[in-house]
Amino acid sequence: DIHERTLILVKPDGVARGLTGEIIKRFEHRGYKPVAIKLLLPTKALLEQHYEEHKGKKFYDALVAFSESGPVVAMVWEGFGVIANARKMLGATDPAKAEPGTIRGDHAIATGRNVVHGSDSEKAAKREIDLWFRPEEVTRWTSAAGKWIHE
Ligand code: DAT
Ligand code: MG
Repeated sequence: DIHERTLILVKPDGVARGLTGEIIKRFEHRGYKPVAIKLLLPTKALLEQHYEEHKGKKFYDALVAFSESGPVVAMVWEGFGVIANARKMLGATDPAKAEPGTIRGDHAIATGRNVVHGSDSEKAAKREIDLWFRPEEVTRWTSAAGKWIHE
């Protein structure tokens, strides 16, 4: 499905460190297409919904506190296989285990400062896109480069 979509967040550490452009660049160069991008200071309520699967875990409170500590850049990227491939581009959750060449493997050291979020399944992608964006914020458009990217 060339219209597969995923939610990518540049977390507060990534924004503060000036890595937003680097992260956008990697998705653009891979051939994925942005269909929504915004910078916002997320509310605690939004983050609690976003991370609801982790509620009750020992790192949950720190995770939510860190995630609301500064602006984040929320994005929806589209293209064939984008959900699984974005996860590969991000690298392992623990940057110490992330391969060089991945975003975390090249730009992070600590699990609690791992720079980016990416949806981990089709179901999560749909849920997270709906959580972070209103429908009218997600733009359908045809890239002139599309025929050079998808067969
Ligand atoms: P991912 O962000 O790779 O999808 P996840 O969904 O398991 O990883 O966890 C969400 C975030 O929570 C992760 O990016 C960083 C934090 N986190 C996960 N496991 C952790 C741990 N054991 N200690 C501290 N923070 C953790
Ligand atoms: Mg996750």
